[in-house]
Amino acid sequence: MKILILGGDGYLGWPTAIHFSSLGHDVAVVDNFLRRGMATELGADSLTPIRSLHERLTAWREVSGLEIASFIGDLTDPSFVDLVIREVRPDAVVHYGEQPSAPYSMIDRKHAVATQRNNVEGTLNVLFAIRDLAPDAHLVKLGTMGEYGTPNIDIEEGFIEIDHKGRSDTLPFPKLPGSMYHLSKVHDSHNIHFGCRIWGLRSTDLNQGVVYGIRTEETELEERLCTRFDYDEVLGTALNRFCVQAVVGYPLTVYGRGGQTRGFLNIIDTIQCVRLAVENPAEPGEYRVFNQFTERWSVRDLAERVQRVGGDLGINVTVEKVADPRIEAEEHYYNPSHTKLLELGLRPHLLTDDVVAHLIETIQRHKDRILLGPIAPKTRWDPR
Ligand code: NAD
Ligand code: USQ
Repeated sequence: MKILILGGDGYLGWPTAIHFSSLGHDVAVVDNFLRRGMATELGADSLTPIRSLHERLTAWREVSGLEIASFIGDLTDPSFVDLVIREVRPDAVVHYGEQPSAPYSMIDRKHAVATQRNNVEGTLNVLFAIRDLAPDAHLVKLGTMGEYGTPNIDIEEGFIEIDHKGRSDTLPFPKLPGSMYHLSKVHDSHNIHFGCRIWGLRSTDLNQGVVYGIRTEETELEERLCTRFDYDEVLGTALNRFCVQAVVGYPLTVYGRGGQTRGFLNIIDTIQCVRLAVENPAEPGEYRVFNQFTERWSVRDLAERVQRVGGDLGINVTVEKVADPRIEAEEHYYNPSHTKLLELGLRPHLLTDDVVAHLIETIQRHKDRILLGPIAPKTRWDPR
């Protein structure tokens, strides 16, 4: 298949690109290096010493003998997106190319507007380009479990059957997103659903949970192929942050009461899920939603886990409950359905003690690169 990876220089996009390439697919990547620029803006950096995209592509060619094409440009530029779609004529478009951080979108008005413009406009350009230039292409779009928020009922996979005043229908599941970033994903979902309903496009919206991990089969082949790994308060996600904090002796930053429960998955399973979605495409006109995570954890339980495994490795890890900089439920019901990817054959890699130990040990190898400054939470949802 011809597979176009949007955001192919990112944490998830890069390992996905080399995975599809290793399977023999014809892969092209698009990126504008927004993520690298955000890290610079924040005074942060990837824990892993990532190479330029050019160097990574060269390394991949040398290691595998395989070529990945690259297009450097901005998805908010319609003529650039048209050019790429026209040139690649993809069978599948895997869309990771967005601003992915909730705290970044909550820094101030400028960052909120930039996030929504980047994400919503980029996805609209992709939808129009597919409609006009590659209408049979399957759009596999990364959404987020955070689109649903934390309602006091079970969360379905995208749609819910509703009985109302004697009539019934199957309608999009209600959304209660918790940040301007998560909201941008809700807007995307509506736009993609519209493209499928009105223009007959085919799409899978992957409502992904929080990803952890650093290594995949292909990134392990050579040091130059490693993916980025962020741990600062804006770009880092919970478990990745806790493991870095454990390594540098920083008290684990559990926000508030710590009962915030989310779906989590290993980066290896992100790639597996995306592969399953690509290999089993939606039908023309079909808009599918898969809830993409393998297990639920509260941040309090995750921190305790890291503390215990750290202790087994001889590290003294402490946990500190810090005031929650976000506005979110700190204890709540959370029971999202996630069967569709399992039905397609997903074999989850669960968070065992060995996985946590492995992550901590990998981080220890880069310990001298850890910057303490950007770890403490500073971005508040309501700074007034
Ligand atoms: P990332 O920032 O590392 O990757 C996104 C990539 O897209 C970056 O390389 C960035 O430079 C590029 N990009 C952004 N806007 C662009 C634009 N306008 N034009 C071209 N390139 C652009 O983030 P990630 O963690 O790899 O996340 C990838 C996707 O998965 C995002 O859409 C994110 O919302 C979603 N997601 C991530 C997680 C997670 O825990 N990492 C969880 C759920 C969903
Ligand atoms: N949290 C802590 N301490 C920390 C960091 C986070 O307690 O040091 C808490 C947060 O308050 C939140 C939970 O952990 O309740 C998850 O936060 P996160 O930063 O790990 O993840 P989040 O902001 O939700 O965003 C991440 C990705 C985003 C993706 C989302 C999936 O950055 O791209 O969409 O996970 S989900 O959470 O399912 O919406």
